[in-house]
Amino acid sequence: MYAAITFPMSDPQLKIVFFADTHLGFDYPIRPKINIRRRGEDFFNNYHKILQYAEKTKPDFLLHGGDFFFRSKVSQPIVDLSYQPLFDFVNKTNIPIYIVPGNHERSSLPQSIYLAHPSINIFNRARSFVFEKNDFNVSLYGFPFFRGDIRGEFKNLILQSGWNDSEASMRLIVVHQAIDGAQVGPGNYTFRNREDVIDINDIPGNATAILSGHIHRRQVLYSGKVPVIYPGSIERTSFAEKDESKGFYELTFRNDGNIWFLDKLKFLKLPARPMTDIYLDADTELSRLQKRLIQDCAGLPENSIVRIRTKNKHSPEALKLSAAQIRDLLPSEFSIQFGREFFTEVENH
Ligand SMILES: [Mn+2]
Repeated sequence: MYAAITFPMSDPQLKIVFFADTHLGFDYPIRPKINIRRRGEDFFNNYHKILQYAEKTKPDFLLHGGDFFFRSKVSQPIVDLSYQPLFDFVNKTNIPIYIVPGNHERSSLPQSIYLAHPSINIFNRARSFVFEKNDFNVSLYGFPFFRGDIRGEFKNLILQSGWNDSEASMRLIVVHQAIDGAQVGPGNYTFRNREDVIDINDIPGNATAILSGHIHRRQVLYSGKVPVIYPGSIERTSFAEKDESKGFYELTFRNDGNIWFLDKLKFLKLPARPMTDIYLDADTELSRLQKRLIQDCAGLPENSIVRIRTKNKHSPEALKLSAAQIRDLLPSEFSIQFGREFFTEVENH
């Protein structure tokens, strides 16, 4: 006699690929006047890598936490370059995507025929979507980036999205906002108690998780038992992110027969361009300045982004080296920028 072997039904589970802040179109001129290494392709490459990963691993759905584009007005070629891979992906795989518009697209995404695909779902207003799996449903609640007093309005927006209209046991909130405790920048600036920051105590206790874009550093916070998940940006957008690893999350939720909970959180790293500050002294004579620059950059990785900063409170314009001269001295795979652009606040994200 053989012992009876039973195969217990495995617990229901849900796998999501969650990414945000793709900033597509950033530094991607369609007709460049000069041929230099730019940042644009870094963002597109990582975006394609995420879609390729999802095609291979077949999650239940994809979620984009906003700042899909780098700004609200995007040229048609950029719109097509960005939407077409997404359209092809959902068309080929039948895996849906949900997108919440961010502040960089001024809370609404450019229209396109590609977005008409029924598997591309956009939170163009406070609303909900239901994702149906064989034996359970998932409710997603969200709203586009809200500018202004989100601290005062968050509870209303959650109600407007239909929070009380369903009995779903798995409830995900998808937003593009700062939430109390989120940290950014080299000085670990922490958002807290501001009118443009969600009060973490206002997150409903029966939410399964809240998933957000906007904060470019990946991190997980908790509101009681509810995880607050930021995947961060897919590439470094500014020097404030120079020490941060970049990528996206694969989230696995499970149901223990009673409640849904986050079971696994996997961070998938993406290539990120190394960033280095070089300090030059505007008072130095040209030939020494050239030598100095070459010396300082000699050991850097070949795809570096170098930020030229000036000593003694000089502006970069006071340097005896022009941008073109600096580019001539450094490997062509470098990207060069100047030290004015500095992290100020999250609006720059
Ligand atoms: Mn952003």
